[in-house]
Amino acid sequence: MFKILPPEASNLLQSRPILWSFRRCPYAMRARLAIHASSVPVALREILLRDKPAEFLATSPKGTVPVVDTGTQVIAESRDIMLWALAQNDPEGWLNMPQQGRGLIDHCDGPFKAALDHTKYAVRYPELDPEDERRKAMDFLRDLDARLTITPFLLGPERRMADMAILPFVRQFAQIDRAWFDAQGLDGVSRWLDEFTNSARFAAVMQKYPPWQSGQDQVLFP
Ligand SMILES: N[C@@H](CCC(=O)N[C@@H](CS)C(=O)NCC(=O)O)C(=O)O
Repeated sequence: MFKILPPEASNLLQSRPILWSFRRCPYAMRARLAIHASSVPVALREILLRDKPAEFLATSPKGTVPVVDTGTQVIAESRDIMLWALAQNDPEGWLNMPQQGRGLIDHCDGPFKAALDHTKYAVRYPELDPEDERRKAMDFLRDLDARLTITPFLLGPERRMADMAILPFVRQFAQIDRAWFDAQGLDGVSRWLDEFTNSARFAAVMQKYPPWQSGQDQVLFP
């Protein structure tokens, strides 16, 4: 269950940063994962991308989620939100990550996300060959799989920021055609992905909230 506070209690919590979020967005998911791991308290405002509230657009003119508004600072990139939360509290040591981890996130957000979109939304890209795009995505997943057959997580025995930043996108790719994905022999990636999607943390960050409405009580997260 999520916690809702009446307005008088909300007044006491005015300084709580606001997280604008959309449940199914993988960028918003990675932000919620880091906020959940850090236990940094935020007021979560779920939005619909097809019906963005004016208050959201006033905070984030580029109109993407996730966004954190601390009252003095607006953070409009998911990686920066992860770093913002973990810099305050990082009990699992997610930031204890070699430079390679940043490189993996760069590859995820760049070529892999592009190939994922070109595969998932192939009808929007008639000039591209969806099989080529899926192959490009698979090159990245094979690299991850090589790592994950040696160690439980991408960079060794422990979960790091790179794992949690990349997993929501791998999940999105796997969901395009789960039967096909399962037949690719990505045993390491599949184990890593299943552990993630079966985790209590994943359940916690995927909880459903009604879209935020102006004047409503705060939704406390995590
Ligand atoms: N680089 C941004 C990308 C965020 C992004 O593109 N989010 C998507 C949703 S998954 C979005 O808000 N798109 C705007 C829209 O669909 O109107 C980040 O890392 O936060």
